[in-house]
Amino acid sequence: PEPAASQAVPQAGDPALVLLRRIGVVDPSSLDDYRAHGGYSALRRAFALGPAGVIREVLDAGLVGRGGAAFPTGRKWDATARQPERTHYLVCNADESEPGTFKDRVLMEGDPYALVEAMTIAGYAVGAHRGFLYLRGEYPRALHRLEHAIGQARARGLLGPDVLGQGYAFDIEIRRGAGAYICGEETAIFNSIEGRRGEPRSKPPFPVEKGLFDKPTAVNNVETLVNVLPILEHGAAAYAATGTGNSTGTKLFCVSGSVRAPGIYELPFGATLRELLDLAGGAPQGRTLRAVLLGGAAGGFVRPDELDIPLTFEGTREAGATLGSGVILALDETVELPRILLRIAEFFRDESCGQCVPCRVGTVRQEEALHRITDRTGDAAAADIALLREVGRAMRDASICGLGQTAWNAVESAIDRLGAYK
Ligand code: L3W
Ligand code: SF4
Repeated sequence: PEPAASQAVPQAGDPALVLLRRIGVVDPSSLDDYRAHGGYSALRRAFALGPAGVIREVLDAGLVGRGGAAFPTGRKWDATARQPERTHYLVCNADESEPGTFKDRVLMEGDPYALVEAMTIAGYAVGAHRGFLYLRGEYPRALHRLEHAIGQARARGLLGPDVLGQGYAFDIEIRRGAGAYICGEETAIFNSIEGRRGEPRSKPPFPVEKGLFDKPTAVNNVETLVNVLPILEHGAAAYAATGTGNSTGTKLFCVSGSVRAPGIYELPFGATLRELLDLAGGAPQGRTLRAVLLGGAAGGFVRPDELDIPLTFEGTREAGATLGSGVILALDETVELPRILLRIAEFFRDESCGQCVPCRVGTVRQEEALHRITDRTGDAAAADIALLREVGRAMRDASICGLGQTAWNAVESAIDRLGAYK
């Protein structure tokens, strides 16, 4: 029997969908059904274009990373492909662990062949013959379906020594995480795959130069890779016609909290937060929206009077928040903000790998101060808020990786934008 079902996809079957178009429509266990729904036409086009042509299309499409940092995918692939070493690797970051994020799970469970095809295209573009799919350990259903899909693709010549008879060798190996959030950081993934402790490495050198086993490596999030299929199927110009100038295409949003219909929604970049919340049914009967957390534990809060912000990387940044990996957590008046902030602080303290002092010590001090503030008022609270700012700045400036650098974001945003602890 298959493990538990994934979260709801309320728009399933809507013809306007791009990334979710096959979810709930295609049989995820059937390669033939995947092909009947357009599967493997992108790989054929990739072989017709050649590796440089594929990279050109991805650059022209304006695709940027969907894991949170929005780095241009074409630049990453181009830099990897240009490295003179013989061995290059592709790594798919499927360690989806940002609190409130469950979009990659839906893609992997509902359309696993899409990821297999997209990884094959990415591998071809960057000159890799081995791809590693680093999968969150708590996703047994995705594991089951991806293992099946990889096996079928191999049996039908879509993976292996001669993909589609084109003389290109490529295969995919799945590696499972073991519950550590930090193993979603790209260089911690490399260490984990290599059998070392899951600790981030200092960057630079970036993975494009020195990545897995110290070889040039392209590492991309699941949703990023799946975007390559519509780019190749319809061309860069058609893809870039959706969204805004700096955020092209569509985005998967993980809507949770105080909405009538939580789940994964796909919208073109540039849609407003209000439109997305309306699509999710708005606040339940009798409840009033008080704030929305964008970008997850490392993100920031938006107030109810700011719901017209465009959901783009640049638009959310201007509003003092971040799109991150697409987390939209709606909070109503029944939610105690200090408890949410404490939970976030606890999460970072738990998940810090402990390698560098600002984060190892800072996340502990942050949690302690938040505990104290919750019980205090007046000058005593003000002193701890000043301490939080000092610790937060040290974490942001001096931590090795994104975990420590962003561990103070949500608390800072709640204090400055929502007036927390006043
Ligand atoms: C070549 C350069 N490559 C940067 C590459 C770099 C990486 C990408 C982004 O993620 C985000 C954060 C949160 N030459 C390069 C270069 N690169 N300069 O571009 O790099 P970076 O360092 O900006 O970010 P990052 O550390 O990869 C941090 C988000 O991740 N986050 C959590 C995400 C969770 C999920 C999930 O659960 N699915 O995605 C937490 O902080 O938004 O912006 O590939 O190598 N000159
Ligand atoms: Fe580890 Fe935190 Fe330092 Fe990242 S910032 S390397 S998680 S201690």
